[in-house]
Amino acid sequence: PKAKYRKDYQEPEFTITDVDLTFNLHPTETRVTSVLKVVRQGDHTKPLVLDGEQLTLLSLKVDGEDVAEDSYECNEHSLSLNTSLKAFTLEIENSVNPTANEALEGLYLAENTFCTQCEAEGFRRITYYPDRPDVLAKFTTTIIADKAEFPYLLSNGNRIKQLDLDNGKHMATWQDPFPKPCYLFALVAGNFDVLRDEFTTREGRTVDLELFVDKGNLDRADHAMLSLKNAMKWDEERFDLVYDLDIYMIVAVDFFNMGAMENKGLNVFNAKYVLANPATATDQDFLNVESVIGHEYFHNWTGNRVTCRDWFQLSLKEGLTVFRDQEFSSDLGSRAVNRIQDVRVIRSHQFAEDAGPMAHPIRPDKVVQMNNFYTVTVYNKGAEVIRMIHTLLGESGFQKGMKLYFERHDGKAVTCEDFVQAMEDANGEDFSRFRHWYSQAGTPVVTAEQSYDKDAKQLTLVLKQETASTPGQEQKAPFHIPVKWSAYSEQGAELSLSDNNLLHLKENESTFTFDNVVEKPILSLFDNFSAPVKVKRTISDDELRVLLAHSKDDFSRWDAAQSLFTRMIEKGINDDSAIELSAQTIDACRNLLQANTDPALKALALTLPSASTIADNYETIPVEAINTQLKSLKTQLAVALENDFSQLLSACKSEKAYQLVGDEIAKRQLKQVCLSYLAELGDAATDKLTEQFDQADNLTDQLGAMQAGVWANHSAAESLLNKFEQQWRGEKLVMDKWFSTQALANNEATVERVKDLMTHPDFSLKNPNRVYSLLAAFTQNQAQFHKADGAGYELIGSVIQQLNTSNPQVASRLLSAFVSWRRYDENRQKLMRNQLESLRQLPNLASDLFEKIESCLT
Ligand code: BAL
Ligand code: ZN
Repeated sequence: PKAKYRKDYQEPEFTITDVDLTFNLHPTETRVTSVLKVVRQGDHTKPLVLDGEQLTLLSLKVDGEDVAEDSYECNEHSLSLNTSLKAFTLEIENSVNPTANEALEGLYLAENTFCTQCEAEGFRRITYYPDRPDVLAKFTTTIIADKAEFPYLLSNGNRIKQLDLDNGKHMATWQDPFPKPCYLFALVAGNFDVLRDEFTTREGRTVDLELFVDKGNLDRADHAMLSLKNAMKWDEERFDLVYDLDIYMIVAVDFFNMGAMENKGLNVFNAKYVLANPATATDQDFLNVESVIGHEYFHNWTGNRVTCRDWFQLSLKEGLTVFRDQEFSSDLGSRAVNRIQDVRVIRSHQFAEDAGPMAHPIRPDKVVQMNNFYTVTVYNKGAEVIRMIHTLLGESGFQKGMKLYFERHDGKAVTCEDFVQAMEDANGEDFSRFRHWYSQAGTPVVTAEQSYDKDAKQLTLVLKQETASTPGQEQKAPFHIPVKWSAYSEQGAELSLSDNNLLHLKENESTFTFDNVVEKPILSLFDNFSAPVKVKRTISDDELRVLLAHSKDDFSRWDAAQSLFTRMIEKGINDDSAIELSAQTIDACRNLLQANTDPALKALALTLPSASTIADNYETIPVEAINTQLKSLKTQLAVALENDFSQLLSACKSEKAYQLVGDEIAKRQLKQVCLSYLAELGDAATDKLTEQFDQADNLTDQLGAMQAGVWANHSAAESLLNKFEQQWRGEKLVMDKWFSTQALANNEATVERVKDLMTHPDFSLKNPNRVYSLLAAFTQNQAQFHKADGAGYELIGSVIQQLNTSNPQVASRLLSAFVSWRRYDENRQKLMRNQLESLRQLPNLASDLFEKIESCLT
């Protein structure tokens, strides 16, 4: 496999204006006829080269005439046509085998549903085509299939024809008036239950909304529909963006590599981001549905109307659309909770990616397999970069930039640079230094040193930034880092030091002075996580406790708690000693538990940092020590605060039936944190666990009790697992949680348990959701996946080997668990390296795996 470089971009030599597709659906031999209006771009005589993989070419015509054999060439990856015509009609007939398609890219048949996934480069597995996002064409799609088996035939745009044919078949024709790249093409054929609704745009147009779910699942579709209507309304109100077609369809499928896909007018969703009712989905599932439905809807403007010029620009649509879905969730729910959860993703996953061999800028420069770049860097750090632009410009400046962006680029395929330029031009700003966030990988480390001159009443703050080198980028230029701050007295009163609470760190080092400062302030820096950086500073535990109790910024309060916990754990690791909980820490936690604060914030603040977040601070990750110290801190907190947790647990119990509203969700979240601490106390918690499990009228509480028991290795765990299995066997999405719960259990038997579970009737390596819920979850279990005997590595290594040929995209996700092998001790390095070496030897090693293995072994 060969790498492609961003710098080598060239405009297309031919473009396609119109595409007319006909699918004669058949499980093993689907026939695709594609009629393309091709136009040569510029003055050249090069052949037309179309991408195509795993296709059987049946016929080829130019302007109605068969093409002579010596005028074209077809190989495993492309079809080249020699012609001197400037504009012509090309008719291609080919066949594909949807049943054999286990990679779930292109057209596939799973559980009797035909379905497509084309992003990034799946359309080339459907027919020969210039499979690149800067070729935009108008698509017309006709689908023919057996009517009884596949009563619904769906594609992008508006349905313009539907009729019955002979032999029990029927057909439907769809026309999408908006030119689009082929990655936004979709086709679905199957038998569904349909939830119908409508939305009236602010212009008074009625849009039909249709949600397709597997038969029998209509009672799980309402929340997705409500989320869609909320998203449509929100985008009108906050971003001034109105939907543009007369129909919007969402199909939920069981077999899907990603979360969902924003195909124009026909989103295809992984069922886990659509189906939800209180018995089968947790509060978090409901919130995820809202966020993913929002995300895909928002792509209609940021992604579809304005799309990417090339795949290096993926963050143009993904970073921006994640930012938009984060704002949507924050406007509808708790802004603080959403912010903290988004930061947790950055700290526990993105920072690690930025520090590993696959580190890449949010706009990568080099790609072998594009599927490897749907990453937390491109998506989540990309959203942080957009958020910083928002911080720098404010809401109204940001919206001015968005307006100009759409005025300039609607209907076009553009670059991240075009986006930044629009933001600059609309606001008269200079973002030259800010652009480094697009071009440079790596997490900046900001060091803050503050000094206070009592006599001069002057505060000096020195901020320095440093970013370690990343593959291919030795030296880093300084970033433009927005630093939001606030200041407090020792008693916690907010101090006003300046009328501006935003500093701009643009150099490697900058000094900021504040005059007329009458007392030594405690500074809260990077309020709201104003930049995706790591911060090193000298601040005492007492000062952190002041911030925990008094910062007006909820993120900073949470962050202060996390810093206090992290310090204790790190001290325990570095001194190789048991953590000693101080009376002040216990008081601080107790005060927080008793404070008049949102219960969800209490829950988040008292959730200990993840093992991976702690690991990130070590060059060589001390696996056992992190595990021991985390466990010990949790148990000690449980002992010290037993009464507080017990009281809160009772206080958070609701007398009412389950309701999906903010207050109730927050209370359930806090209840869960209390129960998870209490479970550490052993038998004293048995009744609480079983009671909550048995009496739950919703999955959040029921699963919560089981997880608390299993993750504390409580003696009630097995019986809860058994009861859960009895109740939910066959309910795939619910059983996924049963698999994950066990995969994440921190005990010596977990590897063997995971192996056993792979033979469970509800498990299948063919379904990505099952692989993610059991095996990807297991790789997140720091202590057990990285077990010193290598059993965890062997298990996952052998699964990757099996998936290499059937579903490389899923295999590659699992492989991520190995890429940072150099961060572990010698013994583990050797074991992980062995797995990588033997995968490297595989015949037919998928490009997805090849790219990651090469990056981490060389
Ligand atoms: N475009 C791939 C799925 C998503 O990010 O919405
Ligand atoms: Zn997206």
